[in-house]
Amino acid sequence: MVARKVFARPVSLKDVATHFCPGCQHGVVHRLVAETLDHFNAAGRTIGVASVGCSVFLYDYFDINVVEAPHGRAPAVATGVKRVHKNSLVFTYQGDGDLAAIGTSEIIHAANRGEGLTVIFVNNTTYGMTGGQMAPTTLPGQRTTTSSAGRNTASDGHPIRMAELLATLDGTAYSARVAVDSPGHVLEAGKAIRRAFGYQVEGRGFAFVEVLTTCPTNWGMDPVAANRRIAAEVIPFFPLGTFVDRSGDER
Ligand SMILES: Cc1ncc(C[n+]2csc(CCOP(=O)(O)OP(=O)(O)O)c2C)c(N)n1
Ligand code: SF4
Repeated sequence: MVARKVFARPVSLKDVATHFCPGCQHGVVHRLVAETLDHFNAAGRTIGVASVGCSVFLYDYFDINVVEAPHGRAPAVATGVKRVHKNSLVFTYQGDGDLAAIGTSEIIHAANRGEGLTVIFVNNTTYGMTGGQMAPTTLPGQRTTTSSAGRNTASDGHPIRMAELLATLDGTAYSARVAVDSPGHVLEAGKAIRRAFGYQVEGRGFAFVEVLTTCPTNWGMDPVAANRRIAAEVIPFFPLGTFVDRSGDER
């Protein structure tokens, strides 16, 4: 019998170890993005735009060109990159601190303008890299280093559902929320990410995928407990689904 290789590292990922904590799901999302770039055979013509947070080292892990645009400015920088390099695939990869706090303005206006970008939004309900502060996505009652008694919506406001918010804008062609806490959800997440990049390949406009992920380190949980929290607490507040899809066809 001839052996057949059925699983390999995507060519869009470098053969290096990542710095992510045990149980962190940034690595899973990286892999799904890389598999998508492989699918489109696009590593050589892709320009990623990294942000701040634990995903800042994107340029060390992906075998593609990467621009670093800290502090929420990734959609603005990506706009310029895409307008100049029209035939490139351009994506941003942003955490919830980056995209939904300091970068709220940039993401809303890039979506509203209908820029031909793909945005991967990694929502782990906290500021991971800087020590677990409260983010706009922190759940009501969630304890963080800056909400030690739990998020109080009366004084701290309510978590922002970015996928739904962006879906209200006419410029957004595709907006979905996925998770990677189970094999089934990983498959669905991969499909959504491929669809979002497919929109860009076909020139259909702005596409956004929010991925619910763990931060075991700052949640104070082991990886298994953190993964279970996604289904038990995070998905009930941030429902999975597609909130807008203006493709006009069934796929
Ligand atoms: C102006 C400014 N404010 C804050 C920071 C610190 N900072 C770096 S990363 C980060 C939070 C990143 O959190 P998130 O975007 O949720 O990504 P994660 O690390 O959770 O993946 C912050 C606040 C900074 N570097 N500069
Ligand atoms: S701090 Fe959180 S988001 Fe950052 S690498 Fe560790 S688990 Fe992942």
